[in-house]
Amino acid sequence: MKFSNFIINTLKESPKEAQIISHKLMLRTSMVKQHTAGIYIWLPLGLRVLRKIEEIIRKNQNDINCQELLMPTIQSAELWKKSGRYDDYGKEMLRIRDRHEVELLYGPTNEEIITDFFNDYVNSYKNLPKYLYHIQWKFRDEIRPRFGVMRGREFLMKDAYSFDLSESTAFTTYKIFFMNYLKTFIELGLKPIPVKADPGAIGGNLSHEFQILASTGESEIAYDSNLTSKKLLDQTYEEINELYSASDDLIDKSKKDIVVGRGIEVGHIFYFGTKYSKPLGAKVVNRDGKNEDLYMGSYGIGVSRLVGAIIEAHHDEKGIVWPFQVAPFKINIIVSDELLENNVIIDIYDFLTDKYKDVILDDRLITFGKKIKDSELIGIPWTIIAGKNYIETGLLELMNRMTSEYLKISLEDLEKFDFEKNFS
Ligand code: 5CA
Repeated sequence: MKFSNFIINTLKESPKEAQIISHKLMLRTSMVKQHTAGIYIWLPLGLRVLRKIEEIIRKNQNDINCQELLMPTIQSAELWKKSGRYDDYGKEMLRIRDRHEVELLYGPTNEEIITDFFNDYVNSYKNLPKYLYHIQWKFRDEIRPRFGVMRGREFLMKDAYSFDLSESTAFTTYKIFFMNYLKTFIELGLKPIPVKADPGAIGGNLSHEFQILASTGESEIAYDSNLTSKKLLDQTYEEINELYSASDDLIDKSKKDIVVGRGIEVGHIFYFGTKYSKPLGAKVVNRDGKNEDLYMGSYGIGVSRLVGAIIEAHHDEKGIVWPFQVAPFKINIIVSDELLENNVIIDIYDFLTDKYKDVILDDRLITFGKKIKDSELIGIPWTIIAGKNYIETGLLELMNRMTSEYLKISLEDLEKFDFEKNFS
C-alpha cells in the first residue's frame, strides 16, 4: 500500500466535538467521520482495525464451536410483540413502517429472531447444546450518543446465543463463554475485569460485564484487587467469582478493601433460561419424548466500541500505540524522495508486504519530520527509515513505536527480523 493512494488526512489539532482521547485520536487519524449524531463512516484506516478486531473475536468464537451466521439488520416487529419487548424497549428502538404499513424495526439485539429461527431447525435434545453468533450492525436510539464510537447509535456487535436442554448444562455453557471472553479480550491486548452486572433490558438472573479500566469509562465498577493482579486465565470460573465485583447500582457502598474505579464495558453476557423460549414457543423433545423449553443465554461484544477502548488503553502523548495484532499497518517505510524509485527499497517493500501484508510506504512529497510524526500519531508498530545516509552506510533505521527506540539495521538483518515477536 502506498500512502499516496490511501485516503487519510492527519490533523494536528483535535476537533472540538471530541472530549475523550480515543475519539480525538480517531478523528485526528481519520479512522472515522461522523455522518450524523452517533452514526459514523468508517474510513479505510478505521475499517482496517475494526476488521482485525472482528477476526480475533471470530477465531475465538469458532474455537468453542460457536457457528457464524448472519441475521438481518431489519427485523419484523411481530416476534418482539410475542416476547413482550416491543413495548418495553421504548424510544431506544428505531421503528419503521414499510410501504404496506408492516411494522419493522432496526434490530437493537437479536434474541427474538434467533429463538424463532432455532425452533424451526432444531427439535431434538440430541442436537443440543448449540451455539450461534453473528457480527452485525445494531441500532439503539441512545438519548446521549457520545464519545465517538464508544456510545454510538449505530454500532457493530458480536452477539452469540446458546441453546441447552437444562439449566445445569446452560450454566456450563455460560462458563465456557465467560472464559472465552477473558481470552478474547486478552488477545486483543486488553486487561479485562469481569464484574457481576445488572441484566437490564436483556433480562435473566445471571450476568457479567467485561470492563476495561479507563477514567473516562461510563460504568462505575468496584472489585477485589486480585481481579487485576492475578492471571485470570489460570483460574476457574468459580475461583474468579469468589472475588468481589459489581457494577453501577449493584455496588455495595459499605464494602471495604475493594477498588472503586471507572470502566468501559466491552462485553456483556447473560443467562436468562426460558425468558424468550417460553413466549416464542421454542421447545425441543427430551429423552423421554416430552417437549421442553430451551434454556438460553446471550453473549455480546461491542466490536466498534473496542476500537475506542483499545486506544484508551494504548496511547501516549504522540498518538496511538496499537498492539501489533490489531494495528492497521504493522510496518511503515519512510524514504527520502530520491530513494522512492530505488530498487533495493522497492524490494524491501515487496518482501515485507509478502510476509506481513499490512505494510505501507510513505511516498508523499512532504518532510521526513511530518512523515515520522504521522507514523507515531497513527500508531504503526514499526517505522523503517531510509534517509540520505542509507546509500553511504547501507544501514536503515528501525523505530519501535512502543519503546521509541531506534535501531540501526542492515538489509540482511531486516529480512530475518521478526517484527511481531520483537514488538514490545
Ligand atoms: N443481546 C445481548 C448480548 S448478545 C446484548 O445486546 N447485550 S448488550 O446490550 O450488553 O450489548 C453488548 C455490547 O455491545 C455491550 O457490552 C457494549 O460493549 C456494546 N454496546 C452496547 N450499546 C452500545 C452503543 N450504544 N455503542 C457502542 N457499543 C455498544
